[in-house]
Amino acid sequence: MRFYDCKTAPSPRRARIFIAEKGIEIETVEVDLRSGEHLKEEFVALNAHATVPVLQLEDGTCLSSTTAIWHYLDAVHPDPPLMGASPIERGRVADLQWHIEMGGFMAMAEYMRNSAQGFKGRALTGPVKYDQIPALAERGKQRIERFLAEVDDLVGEKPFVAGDAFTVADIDLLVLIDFAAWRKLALPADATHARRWYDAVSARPSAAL
Ligand SMILES: N[C@@H](CCC(=O)N[C@@H](CS)C(=O)NCC(=O)O)C(=O)O
Repeated sequence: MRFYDCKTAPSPRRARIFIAEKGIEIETVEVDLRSGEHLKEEFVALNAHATVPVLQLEDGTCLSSTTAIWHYLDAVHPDPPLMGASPIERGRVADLQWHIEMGGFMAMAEYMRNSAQGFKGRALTGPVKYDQIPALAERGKQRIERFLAEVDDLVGEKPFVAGDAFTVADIDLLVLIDFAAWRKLALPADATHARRWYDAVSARPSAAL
């Protein structure tokens, strides 16, 4: 197996934390997004969507989305269960993760890719060039601010987002909060549950990756 990574991008970090929490050793290849390595023929031959992360399996199959990588690795290495331990937990974790991905990551992407200078002409990932739309940046910023304001209720008194166990919902929320902080968007000062949760998950060795 081979893992195509990029240390500076949020999506591969979602896979890296998962791999570390599972205790799996995988050969890793760093892809330099800044120099456009992911748009070169060699990489596009592996992943036509031109994004990282990618997990290349022994038979050559390439999984090109974080959730697909999680599903595959979870099936092969069930312990510890990061996607829910029972059928009902699996459903609940998937629900939470989807909302964090849609409400958090998609909002951040909408904001950032439509405003940052470096994404001019690359407002969407992939081989097709799309122009930035400033109104989408404005809407994305509003969405992410609202999302961050709701994290305190999402976490509540629970140790982890889905309950008593660390899951992919925690991975996504952690990566999202760090990604937002990079654009100076933070959890509200009075979000005490969210801040307690954030300090605990950030202290896990996997979060340093
Ligand atoms: N749905 C994909 C999204 C992957 C993605 O958007 N990756 C970004 C880095 S965070 C990327 O490869 N960007 C390439 C680009 O900006 O052209 C996943 O969940 O892994």
